[in-house]
Amino acid sequence: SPAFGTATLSNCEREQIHLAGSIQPHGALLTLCAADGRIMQESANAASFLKMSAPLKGLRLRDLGGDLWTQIEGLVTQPASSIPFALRCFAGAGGAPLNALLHKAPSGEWVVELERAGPIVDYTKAIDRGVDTILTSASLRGLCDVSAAMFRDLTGYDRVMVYRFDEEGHGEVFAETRRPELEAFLGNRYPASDIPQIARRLYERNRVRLLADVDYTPAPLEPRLSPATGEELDMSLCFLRSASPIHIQYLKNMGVAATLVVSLMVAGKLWGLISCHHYAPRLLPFEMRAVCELLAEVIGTRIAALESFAQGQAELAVRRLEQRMIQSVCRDGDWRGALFDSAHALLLPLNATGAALLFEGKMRMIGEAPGTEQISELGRWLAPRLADGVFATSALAAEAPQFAPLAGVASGVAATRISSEPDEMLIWFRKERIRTVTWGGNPFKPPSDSDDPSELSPRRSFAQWHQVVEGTSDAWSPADRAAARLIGESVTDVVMQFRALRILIAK
Ligand code: BLA
Repeated sequence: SPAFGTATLSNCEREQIHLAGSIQPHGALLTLCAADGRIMQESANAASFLKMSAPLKGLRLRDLGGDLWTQIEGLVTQPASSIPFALRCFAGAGGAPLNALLHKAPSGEWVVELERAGPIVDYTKAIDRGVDTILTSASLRGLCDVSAAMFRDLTGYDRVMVYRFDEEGHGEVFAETRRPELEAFLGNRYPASDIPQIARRLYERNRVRLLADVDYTPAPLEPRLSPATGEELDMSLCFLRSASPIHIQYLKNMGVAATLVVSLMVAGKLWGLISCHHYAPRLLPFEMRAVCELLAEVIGTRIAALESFAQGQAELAVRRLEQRMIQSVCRDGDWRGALFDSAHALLLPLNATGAALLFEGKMRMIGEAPGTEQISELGRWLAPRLADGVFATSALAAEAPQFAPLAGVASGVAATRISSEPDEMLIWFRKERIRTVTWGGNPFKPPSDSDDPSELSPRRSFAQWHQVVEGTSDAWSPADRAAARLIGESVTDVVMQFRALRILIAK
């Protein structure tokens, strides 16, 4: 894997970003030997940050003066459970209050990160109001809109986006607030490759990342390797960690000077990011970052609740559909009316754009669907694939090139059997997800295919997203598949009763 800072666009997926070996210089980092509490490594700016003479190596924290050591002594000598730990303290000769963040690296040494403390602010009201706003949001859309606004109010960044990942890790700017003169990114989509897997795993653990100034000069760790282990310091949990140069180039190309990015976790998974951009350097103190982390946690919880509510609604809709099919059978001797008298009933539970029913050699369609010939051919192709109930793909043409011409209406299909006859089925369609976006001229360079990070830009990303997703639909979620299965089972039951009834009547 490429070492930190050596990745190119073709191998950046594996860049070892947690082994950055350097920090952003708005703070200072020290590592302490777990056995004797002496300083083993220091960021090159640490002595000047503390207005002391270099090197600090070999000193103990108490030698730095102030109350830093007395405050953390207990933690270092008797490891407590409240790690990572943050405190407000004095240290060094500067005389200004500092925030110290302490955590234990996987290799055993203690890591102390220092930053200048802000004024003491009471965030209780902001938190109360924020939590209230989040918990009273009734839809995902509404929640994400108010969350973006809330983060912009709180943090003062020029642009705040709620960036949402789909099933395959591609991203969409799902909500946005920005200074009015800035170009809108709302609705733009970017390929999964813009945020490597390694970074995503890291963001699940370290939920808030601040990049104070893209033009910073990194302060290297000295010595770079730990004298205790001979290893690079794992900086996964360091808030001062240098960001990947590729990502920094990306931001520079879009004219962004500083970012704050907070993970949105839903059910233990990285659901999305709240991404804040500023067009001048910007720094937020620890307490404010902690408030952002807390609110993001609450937002994640609310998203989970709204998603499970939406799934419950879909299940309810299927149950209603089942009832209406039974009523239809009793009323008109046919159950199909219930499926087709409104697009709502059949399409909504799966968020499909069209659907078709193949039953007793006949076909009925609703919404946007291919022609009858094409559906027949599709039905023959699907039949052997429905053995375990449901089949779904968001890239039909990739699996069966003969269906490429259907991409406009059926880039994605989901299907389920509805009887013991293999050729009797319900098929749902989703159209291609490409949307057209008009980009402004500057500061976005036109897309190119070169391997040079200076070419990176959201516009190139978008072009790439286009290539990646051409001929595909939005992915079918587990909830979509569950709904298809449920509808398939309901219809199967109804069809069985219907056939039994017909036999009865025929007698
Ligand atoms: C990280 N890339 C990121 C992050 C975002 C993006 C949001 C997370 C940054 C963080 O949490 O601090 C992508 N940012 C975007 C996009 C927009 C945006 C799409 O504002 C659109 C508006 N990046 C690439 C390519 C590579 C790459 C092609 O575009 C590699 C080949 C790498 N992106 C990359 C790396 C990181 C990253 C290595 C990790 C940065 C770090 O945490 O050190």
